[in-house]
Amino acid sequence: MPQAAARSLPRLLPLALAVALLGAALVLVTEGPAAAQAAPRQVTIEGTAANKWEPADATVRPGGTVTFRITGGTTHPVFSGDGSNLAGDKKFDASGCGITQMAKVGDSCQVQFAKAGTFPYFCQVHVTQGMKGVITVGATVAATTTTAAGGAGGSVIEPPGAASAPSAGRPAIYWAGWGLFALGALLALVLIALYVRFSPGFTRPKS
Ligand SMILES: [Cu+2]
Repeated sequence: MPQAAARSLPRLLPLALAVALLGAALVLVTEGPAAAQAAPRQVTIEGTAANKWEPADATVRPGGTVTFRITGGTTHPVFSGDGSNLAGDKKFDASGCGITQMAKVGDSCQVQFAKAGTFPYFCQVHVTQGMKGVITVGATVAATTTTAAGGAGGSVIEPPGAASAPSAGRPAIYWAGWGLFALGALLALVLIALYVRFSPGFTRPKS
C-alpha cells in the first residue's frame, strides 16, 4: 500500500466511528416502542352494569394503587382470590371494598399493593357471572398481545412464546441501525489494523 494512502487512513477513522454511532443511535431511538413500558402508579377498574370489571386485568407498579369504582349495576364488593372460595383468600387487604362501601353507582374504594405479585380478585355478588380479574403488580407492563385476543374477553389463550419473541414489533429501521453499527465498527477496526500495518514510521517489533 502506498504511504500516501496509509497516511489518509486516520482521517477515515472518524467517518467509520460516525457510521457506528449513527447505527447505535438508530437502535436506541427505535427500540423504545417495542420495549416494556413502565407500569402506572395508579389504575382505575370500573364495575359495570354488565356485571364485569373494566378492565378486568390491570398492572400497577409495586406500591401502586388500584381504585375500584362502581359505574353501573348494583353492589360490587371486591374480594381477594379467584372466586373459588367466596370468603376470599385475603392475599391483599380488601377490607375497604366490602359490601357496605361498594353498594351503589359512584361508590369507590382503593387498594394499595406494596409487593410485586399476581393478585386475582372478584366481585362476591357476581363472580358466578364471571365478574373477576387479575391485578399484576410489577415494574413494567408486559408487551400487549393482539387486540383480537383482548377483545374476546381474554378467552383466547395465547402461547407464551408468541408475544415474547424478541423480534416482535421491531421496525426494519431498528435492524438497519444494528447493521450500520456493525458496519461502522468493522470499518474502524479494519482502518486501525491497516494503519498499524502500513503506517510510515510505525515499527513492528521484530520477532
Ligand atoms: Cu358485582
